[in-house]
Amino acid sequence: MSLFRAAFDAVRKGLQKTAAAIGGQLRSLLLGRALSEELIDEIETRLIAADVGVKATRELVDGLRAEFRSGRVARGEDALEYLKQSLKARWPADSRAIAVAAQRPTVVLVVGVNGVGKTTSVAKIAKSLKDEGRTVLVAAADTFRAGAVAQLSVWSERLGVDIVKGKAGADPAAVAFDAADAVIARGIDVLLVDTAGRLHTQENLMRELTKIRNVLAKKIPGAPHEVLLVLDATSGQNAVQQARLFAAAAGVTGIFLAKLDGTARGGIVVAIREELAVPVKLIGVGERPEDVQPFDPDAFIEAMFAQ
Ligand SMILES: Nc1nc2c(ncn2[C@@H]2O[C@H](COP(=O)(O)OP(=O)(O)OP(=O)(O)O)[C@@H](O)[C@H]2O)c(=O)[nH]1
Ligand SMILES: [Mg+2]
Repeated sequence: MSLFRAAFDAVRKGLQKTAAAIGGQLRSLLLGRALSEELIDEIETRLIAADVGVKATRELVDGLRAEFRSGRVARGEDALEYLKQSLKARWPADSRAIAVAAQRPTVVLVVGVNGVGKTTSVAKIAKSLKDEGRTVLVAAADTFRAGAVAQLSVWSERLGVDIVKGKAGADPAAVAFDAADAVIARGIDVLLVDTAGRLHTQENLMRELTKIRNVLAKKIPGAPHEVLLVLDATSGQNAVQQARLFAAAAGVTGIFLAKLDGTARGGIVVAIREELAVPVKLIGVGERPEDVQPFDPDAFIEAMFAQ
């Protein structure tokens, strides 16, 4: 499993529910039928229901309607193919890989609201990097929730990666400070900082995040090199709204879209693409540490339409 190349089977498996809701529905609607204005209206309804978002849906459907009226797309099969290709074309070939600093160490700060999957995602990234031969240290900077430090400690033991933790209630910026010292002293490649869940409206907690960032920046040039916002795909359009507010407040550079395996709302990735400037970089497709994939638009859309 690599953070830089998607494994199609894993993406497909993780997107089964979404595929049933989008690909499956559209196939049963379109296959073997002649395209019509009514069918195009129906496609629009289905795409919106599948969390693709109003704006992207309208663009897709307008494009399809133009193709239909000009006679270039006449069969249901062709409409399906048109939708797939237009969806894929929405992501230009920009880099979605997580940042790896030219000089060691790279610092990745993981943020987001409560329960979205931050700690699990830290474990997943740690495992992938370790499997690729990099050394990793995780910092348990969630000193707020009882059990959070223990949760990350279990992962660090299981995965065999170093950990720096503070006592419950300790200043998370102090944990980040100690962790930065440790990666420098030990010559570790990547520092992953897990943080407590917070809402963008909780000013004191957002200030705490700024303090963590500042501490990291002082210790390590360019840090944090990546600020990953973890979103819970099962929350659909709410996740988009959350991301819009959070991204501005926390200097987010990428999105880790977690829990895709548990939802039919994978179309949300299209809405995120339309509505946010921040790219989805990684996707979570299960609860195990190996259940992470880089976001690859072609693989994702193929999986969304897979049978
Ligand atoms: N199915 C599925 N479950 C996931 C995924 N990622 C995380 N989870 C589950 O979501 C739950 C919450 O995960 P955590 O990693 O503890 O979430 P968190 O954001 O760190 O939570 P707080 O620290 O309390 O804010 C756990 O039960 C995870 O196993 C995923 O990709 N798929
Ligand atoms: Mg956590």
